[in-house]
Amino acid sequence: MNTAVAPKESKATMIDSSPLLDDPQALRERAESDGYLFFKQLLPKEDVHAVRRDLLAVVEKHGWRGPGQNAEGGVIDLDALNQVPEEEMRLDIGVSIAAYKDAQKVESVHRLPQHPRLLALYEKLFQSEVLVHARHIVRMITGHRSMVPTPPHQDFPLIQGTSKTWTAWIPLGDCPRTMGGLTVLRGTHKLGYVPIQPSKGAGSIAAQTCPWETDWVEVEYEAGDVLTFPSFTIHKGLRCQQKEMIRLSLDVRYQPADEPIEEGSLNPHTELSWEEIYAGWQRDDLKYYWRKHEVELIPRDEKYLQPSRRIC
Ligand SMILES: O=C(O)CCC(=O)C(=O)O
Repeated sequence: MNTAVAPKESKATMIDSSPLLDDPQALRERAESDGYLFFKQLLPKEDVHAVRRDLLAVVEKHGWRGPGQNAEGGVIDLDALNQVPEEEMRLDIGVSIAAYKDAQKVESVHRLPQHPRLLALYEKLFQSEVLVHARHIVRMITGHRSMVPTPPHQDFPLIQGTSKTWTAWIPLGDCPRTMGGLTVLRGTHKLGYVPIQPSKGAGSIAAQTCPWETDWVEVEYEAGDVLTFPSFTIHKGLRCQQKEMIRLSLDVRYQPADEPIEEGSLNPHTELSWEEIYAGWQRDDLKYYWRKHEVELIPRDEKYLQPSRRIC
C-alpha cells in the first residue's frame, strides 16, 4: 500500500502591494520575489462597475439574467442558460458565442485597460513605455452545465511574444473566494516555461505542476482590486460555489513597447473584425491605438503548445 501523503496545499492570502506604489524599486523587488502583485482598490470602483453594468446588459439581452435585480446584480437564470447547447457555447468564457461577440463590442471593456492607474503601474514595473495588448479576454464565468474552472497554467504558451509580458486580472465586481476568483502559485515565475498537458477548461492546456509546488495564494476580491503577474507565473481559477452568480472579469496583457509581440495579441478575441467591434462606439481615440507604437510582430510558435512527457 502506498502510504505517501501528498503535501498539503497552503492557501495563504495575497499580500496587498498598494503601499509600494510610490516606491518602484521595492515594487519590482516584490514582483521578482513573489511572481505576482495584488493591489486593493487600484481602480476607482465606479469605473469597474460601469463595465460590469455594460456586460450585464449583454447577459440581459440574451435572456439569462435573473429578474428583480438592479443593473449590477449578477444572478443568472441558469435554467435558461443551460438551454444553450454546448456547441453554441464559449466554454473558455461562460456564455454563448453570440453573446461573447456582443461583449467584445462593449466600448468600456476596451477603455478600462487603458486606465492611467494601470499604465502608471506598468511604467514603474517595466521602466519603459507600455504597450497594452488589444486582445482582451472578457470572462463571463457561469454555472452552465459544461463549464469547468480554468486549469493551472502559464500564460506564456498562449500569449507568447516577449516573456516580459504581464497579465492584469481585473474582477468586474466583488468576487469572494466562493465565487471562484483567480489564485496564483507563488514563485513559479522563476521556473521559466513549464511543459504542458491537454486539459479541460479555458485555454485547454495545463502546466505540469509538481507535488511540492503548493504555495497557492488567494484573496477575497472586491471591485477595484487588480491582480497582476508575469507570463510564467502559474495560476488557475477557483471553483465557483455560487452557481447562480456570474463571475465577470477581464484578462489584459501589458508589455514593454520595445519588446516583440506575437501578432495575434493585436487581434480581437472573437471572430469579429475591429471595424465590427468599433461600429457602435461613442469615441474614436482608442481605435487602433497600438498603431502609434512601432511594434515588432513575431509569429506564434506551436512548439509551446505541444504536450510533453511528465516532468515529475
Ligand atoms: O479568469 C479565469 O478563470 C482565467 C484567467 C486567466 O487565466 C488569465 O487571466 O490569464
